[in-house]
Amino acid sequence: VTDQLSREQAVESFYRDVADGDLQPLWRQVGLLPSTPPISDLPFRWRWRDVRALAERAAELIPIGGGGDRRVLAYSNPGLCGEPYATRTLWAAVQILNPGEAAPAHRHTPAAVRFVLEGQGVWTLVDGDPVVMRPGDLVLTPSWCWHEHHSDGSGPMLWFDGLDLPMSRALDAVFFENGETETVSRAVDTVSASEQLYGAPGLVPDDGPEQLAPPHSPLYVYRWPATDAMLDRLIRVRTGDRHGFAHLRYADPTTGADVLPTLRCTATRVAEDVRTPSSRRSGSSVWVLYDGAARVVVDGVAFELESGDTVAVPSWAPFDIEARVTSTFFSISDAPVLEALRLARTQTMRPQAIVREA
Ligand code: GTQ
Ligand code: FE2
Repeated sequence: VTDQLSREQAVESFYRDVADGDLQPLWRQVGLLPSTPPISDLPFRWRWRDVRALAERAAELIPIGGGGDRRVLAYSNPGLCGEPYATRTLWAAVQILNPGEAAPAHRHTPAAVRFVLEGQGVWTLVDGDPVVMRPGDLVLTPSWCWHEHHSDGSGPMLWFDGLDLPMSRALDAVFFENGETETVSRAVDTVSASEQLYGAPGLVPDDGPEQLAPPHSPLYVYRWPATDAMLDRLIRVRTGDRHGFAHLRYADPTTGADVLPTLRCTATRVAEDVRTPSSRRSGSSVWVLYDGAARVVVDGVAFELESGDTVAVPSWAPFDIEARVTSTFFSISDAPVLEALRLARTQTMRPQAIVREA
């Protein structure tokens, strides 16, 4: 009995000393290596109707210089304890700029993409190259590139922002700097240098073998008319008629790689009444319904979407789309990171059952 007691005491004092030594025994950790990822971000939808109204109130009430120099409402996933993140790895937001306003120059290590939802008259300066933004365009501001947004328009412009900010934050790799803001309009330069040099399919400047390519696409903008036409051709050529669905990936024209080392951008079109296969992948994504009406199911939760609605898809959550009318989505994901680290997994499954209507 005394042997037993002294042993228990020895074990107890051992655990105290381990804790005092700032150590933790692996054998007391529960859930450290779960069989599938323990997800806390939720399948979630933000309605454009509500978001748009709040963005417009911000545009009336809050000046651009009112903090952060960007008028941005971040999609905050309710599963992430109040953090301003749409998913574990992705920042997603809506930004609004009034006519005559400028969001001043700055740069940061987190990389950003913009997908234009409404309005006209905005030009974004990316490392000095003026990119005019129109609805449906994808605009890149890669890591550490200077950027500023200016509006010469006659009404507000609203666009979707996607950033790798939560990833950069988790890696303690966020750096930021303010810059010199342009004072003359560059909206007259309607074709950016990046488009002039990299905008022709299959043709890129031959800069010689010694040229070290940047780790991002040198083309800063992907225009909607090209995306729209390509989606239609993809459906027609691949399925032989107009009743299918198509996924396209925005690519660096010099390498075919993703547009940014940390973010994949895709566009998806689903024809009326077509349902895509259910699939899931490790890593998260955010989906914006650009145009149409569709039901998406995320981990058994069904969301009926209208144009502009945005949905968070957590890691390993089964996902599919059923179009009510022909629908086009823009999406961002962290796929390039998972693939580079050899952590990517995908699985196509039977059509998932609907557990709940959101
Ligand atoms: O437009 O520069 O949504 O710096 C978040 C951070 C947008 C921007 C965001 C930013 C920006
Ligand atoms: Fe920025």
